[in-house]
Amino acid sequence: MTAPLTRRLPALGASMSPRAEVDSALRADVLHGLTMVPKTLPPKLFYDAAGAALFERITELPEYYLTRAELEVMRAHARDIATLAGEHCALIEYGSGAGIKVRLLLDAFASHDHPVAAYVPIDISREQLAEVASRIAAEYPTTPVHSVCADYTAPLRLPDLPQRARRVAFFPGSTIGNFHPTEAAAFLRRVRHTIADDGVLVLGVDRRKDSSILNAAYDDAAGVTAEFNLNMLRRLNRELHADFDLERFRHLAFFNDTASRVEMHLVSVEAQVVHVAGERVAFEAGESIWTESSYKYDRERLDALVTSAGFHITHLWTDSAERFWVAYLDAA
Ligand code: AVI
Repeated sequence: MTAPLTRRLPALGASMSPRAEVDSALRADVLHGLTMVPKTLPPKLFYDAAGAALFERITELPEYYLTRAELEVMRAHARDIATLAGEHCALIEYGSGAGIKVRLLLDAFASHDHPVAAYVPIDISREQLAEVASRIAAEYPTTPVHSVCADYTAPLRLPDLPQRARRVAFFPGSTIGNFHPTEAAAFLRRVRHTIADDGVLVLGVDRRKDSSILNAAYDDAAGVTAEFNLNMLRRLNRELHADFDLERFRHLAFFNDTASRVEMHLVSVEAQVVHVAGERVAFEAGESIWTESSYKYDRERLDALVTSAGFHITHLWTDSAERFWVAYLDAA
């Protein structure tokens, strides 16, 4: 009989090389998730280089309205945000991504003759962070850029910011939806602590809507989201010497109305055994690996979330089709 997976994992030690530490952490995360009931894999595993490129393609799909809707709101209200936030602000972006939305804000502050006193992009991907930071520094030469390479889901320390600058946190993309509501509240409480009493949070949130729109957004006709989901297995084959046969798993995405979330799964099409990092993982036919949740908010749920984290909605803007919100939150 196979020994419990957790007992066989090597402990992380100070003597290990950084590369070995990354692999051990990945191995531990993956094997932990695959021994749970139901089996799970953490959504952060989507974003290797191929996954990040597939996500960029998702944002351009006709069915995936989120990015276009948020951009529409940001284009319409970036100047309002700059006016409300006022002069001498430090703009802190959680998950700096491609940096398109933040440019709208930086331009809006500059057009009011009060460019931000500092821009602080936070991202776990060192390469992406370095690229965004150098591009923004070149395009906005008077704006000091202080990048922070960190996992923003864990507590983090910010660099010293200009004195008395008002902290404006920016968390776009409805990434808040990828947290379980309890974790989302804990994360927002940390943001609240970071920005202090006079701080502001600009938050992108996908709205709860008809399930047919949501199901299509996460299961597009061209199959790009399916490829994005399956790419996680390809990554495990490469990085953990796994032997997932991608033909024997299928993408499944559906809106769970009771929990108000879109769930993404990888379903085993038949009974099979897969090897991952030297361990056997057995699947029954139809058994799934739960890879992502994307929570959708109505006003009541959003109010409950932000209030529990010590925020207050002062402005709530939506797009013309009323699919997405950008919320301007004061620290209550
Ligand atoms: C990054 N995140 C907000 C996306 C979402 O909509 O939950 C990830 C995604 N998953 C499938 N399509 C897009």
